[in-house]
Amino acid sequence: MIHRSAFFAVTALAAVACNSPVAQAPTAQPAGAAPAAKAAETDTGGSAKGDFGPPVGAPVEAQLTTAPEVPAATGRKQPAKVVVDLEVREVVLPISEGVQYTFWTFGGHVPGRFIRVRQGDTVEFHLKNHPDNKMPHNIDLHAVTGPGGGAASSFTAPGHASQFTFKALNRGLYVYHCATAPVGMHIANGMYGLILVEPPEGLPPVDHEYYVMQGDFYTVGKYREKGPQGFDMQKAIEENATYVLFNGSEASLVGDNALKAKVGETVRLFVGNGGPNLVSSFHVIGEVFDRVYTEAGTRYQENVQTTVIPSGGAAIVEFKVEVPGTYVMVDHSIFRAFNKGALGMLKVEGEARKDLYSGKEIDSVYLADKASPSGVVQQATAESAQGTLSKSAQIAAGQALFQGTCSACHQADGKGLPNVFPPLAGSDFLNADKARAIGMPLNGRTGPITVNGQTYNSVMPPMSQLNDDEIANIMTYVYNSWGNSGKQVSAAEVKALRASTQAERPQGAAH
Ligand code: HEC
Ligand SMILES: [Cu+2]
Repeated sequence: MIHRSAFFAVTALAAVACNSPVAQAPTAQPAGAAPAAKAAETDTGGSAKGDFGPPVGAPVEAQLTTAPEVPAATGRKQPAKVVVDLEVREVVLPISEGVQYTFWTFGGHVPGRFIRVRQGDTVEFHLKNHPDNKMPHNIDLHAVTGPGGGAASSFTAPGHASQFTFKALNRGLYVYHCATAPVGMHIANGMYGLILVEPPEGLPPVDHEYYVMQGDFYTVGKYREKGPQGFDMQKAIEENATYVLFNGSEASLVGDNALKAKVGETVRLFVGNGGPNLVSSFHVIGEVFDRVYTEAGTRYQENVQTTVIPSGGAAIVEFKVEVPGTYVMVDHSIFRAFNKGALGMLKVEGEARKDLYSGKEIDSVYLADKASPSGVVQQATAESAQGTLSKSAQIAAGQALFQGTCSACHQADGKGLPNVFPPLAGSDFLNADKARAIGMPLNGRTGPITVNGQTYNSVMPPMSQLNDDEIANIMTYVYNSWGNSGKQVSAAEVKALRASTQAERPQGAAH
């Protein structure tokens, strides 16, 4: 700001002195452009100025990282030849608890390995396609200046390798992705990642840098339907995502996998969006972004709440964490966060700052079952897959799910709220008829209902987001808590009831 007003003062004087339109030419620069005197040092944007000549010194091997890790700064002051080795692997990984998906990956995980180079570097790119793979693949890096971004030069059959070289002319954070037909399918299966081209002077130092990349996924089965799930081309064409995820799995950035920082530290997120279809409204609940390099370009915006990240685009987000606690990263197209998995966490440790925030922890409001002690839902899922699901595992998983789903109304102690929400604790309605009780979360209910002699007249919406396993575990927990009858509910019972009560379900509730 100081620079710019000084600059305008100088040009104004010059204009007066010469009284010539030529002298005013500098004011035609775009807003925010560097002062003319400093342009040579600071204005590194633009490909013409990004070619700093031939590489200097011995070739450097790029250190690639798996998300959420980011490679260290290059620390170099001169252009180098950088060798990047990236191997495509087709791998089966959990996309959600107990749900397996065949991902196509750049380096074994989604998103692909993070690549970090410096503007002016010459990148020698080696793409390998693992012999066990079934598909041909290639790579299109948005940082490449040249037709196809490398795609035409890198088509690689299984068991083969290819090589091409490009000069990183433009600074910025760029998406790379596979561009082999059918392109949408390769991207939908996870074939994308980020390459950072540092400005020549490097990025300002921060305490933590993390790599987060969103993607949308399309499975034949419903959200969280267990077992191996295939890719659903029709859903992909209709842009009807089953999952919207950060870093390729619902578990990537929650619980023990949460990002970490300490009070007073600065955090930089390299956020990408692989798509294939959806635009992200990236937001961190409880934080304001001090700086956002919008669309990962050269200029930054300040004090941003939510930033748009296009499919095939990126943003660099920076903020300082002042208050300890859990910060939830979401796509603020909010059904994606709570019903499709687009949710991650940043855990900040340190002394409370009551002067800045007096409130309590976020857990039950925003985190739902993800706030539970890790492992209980996993345990039930694993036992269920082996056909050895125990009542105790069902109860533990059901409790976690109940806290995130039912406790908002029926309360954590199951006692409900007088005249508004009926109790589940010691409920005669619940204990008298198991099928009728299971039908409550399955189909919802409106109109008068009498529980323990008290009449309520309200609405319970169908819990359409819950699958058969989840309802079975919740109901088993409810039946085995607060003096209730101790019944057990199986997923098969829920499934049968779901089929036989289809006509009772309100229109618009899931099937
Ligand atoms: C948005 C608030 C809300 C949520 C969330 C909710 N319920 Fe209800 N529930 C109600 C209301 C209101 C009624 C009474 C409906 C009526 O008046 O017809 C009710 C009734 C019931 C009943 C029958 C009455 C009784 O007390 O035994 C059961 C069983 C039940 N709910 C279970 C659940 C379960 C299990 C969940 C979580 C999966 C859940 N509810 C989530 C509001 C809710
Ligand atoms: Cu591919």
